[in-house]
Amino acid sequence: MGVIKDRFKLKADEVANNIKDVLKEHGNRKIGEVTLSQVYQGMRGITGLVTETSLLDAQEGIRFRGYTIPELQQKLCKAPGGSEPLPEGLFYLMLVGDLPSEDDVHHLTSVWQRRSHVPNHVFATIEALPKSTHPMTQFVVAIMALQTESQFSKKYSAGLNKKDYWEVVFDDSMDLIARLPRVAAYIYRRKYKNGEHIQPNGLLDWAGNFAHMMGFEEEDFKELMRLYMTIHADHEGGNVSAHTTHLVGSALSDPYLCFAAGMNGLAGPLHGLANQEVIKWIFEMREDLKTDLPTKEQIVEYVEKTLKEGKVVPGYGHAVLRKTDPRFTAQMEFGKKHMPDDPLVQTVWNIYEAVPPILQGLGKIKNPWPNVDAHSGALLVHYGMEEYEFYTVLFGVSRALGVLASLCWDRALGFPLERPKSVTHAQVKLWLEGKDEIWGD
Ligand code: AMX
Repeated sequence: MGVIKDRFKLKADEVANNIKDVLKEHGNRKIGEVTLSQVYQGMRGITGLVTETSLLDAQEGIRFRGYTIPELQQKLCKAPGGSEPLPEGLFYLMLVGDLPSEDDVHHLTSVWQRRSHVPNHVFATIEALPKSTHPMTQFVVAIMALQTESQFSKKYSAGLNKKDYWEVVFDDSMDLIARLPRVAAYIYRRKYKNGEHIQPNGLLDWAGNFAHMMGFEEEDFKELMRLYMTIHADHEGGNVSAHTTHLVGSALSDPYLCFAAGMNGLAGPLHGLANQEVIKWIFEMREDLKTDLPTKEQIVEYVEKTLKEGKVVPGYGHAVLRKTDPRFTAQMEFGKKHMPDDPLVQTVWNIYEAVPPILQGLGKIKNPWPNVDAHSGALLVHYGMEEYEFYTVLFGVSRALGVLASLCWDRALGFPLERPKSVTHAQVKLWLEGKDEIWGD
């Protein structure tokens, strides 16, 4: 790991020095204004975070260190005979800022293989939960049980110099990423496959081995996992899972504590749980309409019914994006290549034609287009993974790559405790009446 760690530190030191200079000269420059609506409505559009790993453009979608998803599919190293990027390569890119060589990617694969040991008490902790427990709850509990392994926590208690924080956060992050597929696969096999567990295969890459441990040996499914783990990894810094991991990290909580917190956010239906909600909603629609391939007219009626019941159409809309999510498009391309005749996948495409005009017609929805979650479930069901409650765990394993690479940056740049100001509504009213100068004028 030494080489990658050294490269990361060199890059981070360069950026840290530049930040010092920039703040010395321009620290008082204003970068925007904040309106009252933004304060009350989820802080949309307020720039308040620095995240190095990726950047989201409302029209174009995500870029990881400047590279779009199709560019990553072209430029990142693949598994032998495969055509999807290895997520190890994306992690390197997010962490170091440069495209990795093939050797770098293989190095990461073997480091994560070596560090993937999960202590028995973690499995025992999972076993203590009822099997009916939601997989995301089991996942978070397992991450918390793994926290006994945190080097940061041990070294901090023993007395750690501030300038060395980054190094132990880096080590913890690598260990955690290495261990997550084992933990997630254990939860999957425990809940859905009678607890018949599958040992890791040391010859496989990180995502391929994850597929193997869950019990999916088809090469196409491994390819899907490589794509899935790549495209779900990061979506700049303000989304709930990334922001939570970063915020908790600002208290110097160790990477296990931070990541578990982020995963609790991912488990919300407006964020990562949407992928299970999408497939559940499509299954219910098919059952309701008694057909595996509803017509567009039937879909339109079903969407209208969903909206009339005061529910959201899962998989559509986004807090930042204003176009079709390129992560949706990448999955659609995968579907066209591997399973163009699958009725469930075709239904996802028919929904894509039917839903945007309806949402647009409501007048209040800022983005009527599909997000990443609108497509993922149908691809998984195609290969036999129908247990949709597990889908957010897959999302979580992938998200670890982005949020933990970011956490390494946070510590290497020495970002301080995060502590924005809050106000009461009564105070806002006084301010509006000119009786309180909370913000001045
Ligand atoms: N179906 C129905 N109504 C929707 C909608 C949808 N898909 N998306 C937004 N709306 C509604 C909102 O609920 C809100 O209604 P209100 O004014 O009555 O409260 C109104 O449209 C305006 O919302 P917005 O500004 O366009 O969206 P937002 O930034 O507040 O919320 C999001 C974004 C994703 C939470 C929202 O679009 C949504 O609930 N989508 C469905 C759930 C989903 O797919 N989540 C996954 C997002 C991606 C991810 O994180 N994994």
